[in-house]
Amino acid sequence: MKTYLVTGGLGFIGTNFIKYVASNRKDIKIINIDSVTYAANPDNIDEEKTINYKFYKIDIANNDELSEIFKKNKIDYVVNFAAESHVDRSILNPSIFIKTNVEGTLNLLKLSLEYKIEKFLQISTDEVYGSLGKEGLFTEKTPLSPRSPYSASKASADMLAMSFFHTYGMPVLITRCSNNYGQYQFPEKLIPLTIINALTGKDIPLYGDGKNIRDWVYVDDHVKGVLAVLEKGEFGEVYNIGGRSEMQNIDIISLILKKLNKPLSLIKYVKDRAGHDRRYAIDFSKINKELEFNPQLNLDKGLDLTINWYLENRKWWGKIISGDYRNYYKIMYERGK
Ligand code: NAD
Ligand code: TDX
Repeated sequence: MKTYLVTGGLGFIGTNFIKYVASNRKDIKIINIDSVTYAANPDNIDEEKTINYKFYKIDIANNDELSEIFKKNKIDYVVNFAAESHVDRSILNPSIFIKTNVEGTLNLLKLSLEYKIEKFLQISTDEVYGSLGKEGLFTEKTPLSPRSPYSASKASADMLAMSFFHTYGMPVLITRCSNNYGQYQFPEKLIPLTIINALTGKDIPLYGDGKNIRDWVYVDDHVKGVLAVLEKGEFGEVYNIGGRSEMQNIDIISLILKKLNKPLSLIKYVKDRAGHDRRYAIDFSKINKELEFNPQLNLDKGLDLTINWYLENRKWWGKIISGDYRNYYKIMYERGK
């Protein structure tokens, strides 16, 4: 039985990863460490009911706390999801992004080296490649060109991880996925924000001309890609993961409103995000050919599942939008109103 140290497992993708592994890989033990920031939800995973699972509240940027976990447990694989993950927050306050995404990753790398872990998987993002024009796709060979404090911190973490492979021969793997959506996503991100605002009769803020393009992937497909890399990937390699679903923001918001039977008049054009990346589009032919990964859900089906989840889990997001999130929302969207 292998033990995975999963970081950030109370956030959106980490939660989905742990639930998938717990149901589909009975021979894996998971230790989840998460510092429980605003983006975490301790109710996501029921420790009592989840087999081979243990949770500890640990900040990866705190090396002393983190080293205790390595000291007390025999860890085989590390999967690093923990991060500050929202571009808009990185524009408001970049420092915490460096602390968690860069220093936290470095702490994990150093301890993983010391304790000779078998595999280290850094969960990265397509945003490290920067912004595309109308043509072309990001491949693993596209030079890194991050343009926000968030993506700069993620690119730094990628480079540190790869430096541990080259310098110390550490068994490092990196995945770079496009925009995820699905169950348990925090309401600050475009798709849950659109669904929740539509359900609560609030305007949907659309940045700039609304024609920025994102390449959407259903979170379960990302999770399957991560497992494929963890189980079959080659050390020192980067694997792009995508969902083959490019769409302009205006179109995806309109599609969600149509599915919810809500009026397009809810859409409000607002000031553009500073340094707003124009287009992301991912070429994932490497993982497709080498590791036989293929996304299972198209955007239409994935959105139906996501919308249903938010309709059936009003308590989950109701608690969030009535808490601290209100202050963030005011600063982001209601300043000057
Ligand atoms: P999220 O913000 O929903 O969750 C992040 C989790 O990390 C939270 O539970 C938070 O409490 C935890 N965390 C933050 N700082 C920590 C610290 N110092 N120590 C321990 N835990 C800490 O993010 P997400 O959307 O689930 O993203 C997970 C990972 O996937 C991130 O590394 C992100 O860069 C990457 N990613 C996300 C997307 C996407 O579309 N959401 C796409 C590609 C890659
Ligand atoms: O209110 C909004 N209005 C709007 O027009 C918000 C929150 C977003 N947008 C636009 C900005 C982007 O073009 O929608 C698009 C998607 O925005 P986000 O959901 O904030 O995602 P993005 O900035 O593309 O980054 C996401 O994908 C890559 C994740 O948040 C990252 O963690 C991941 O690495």
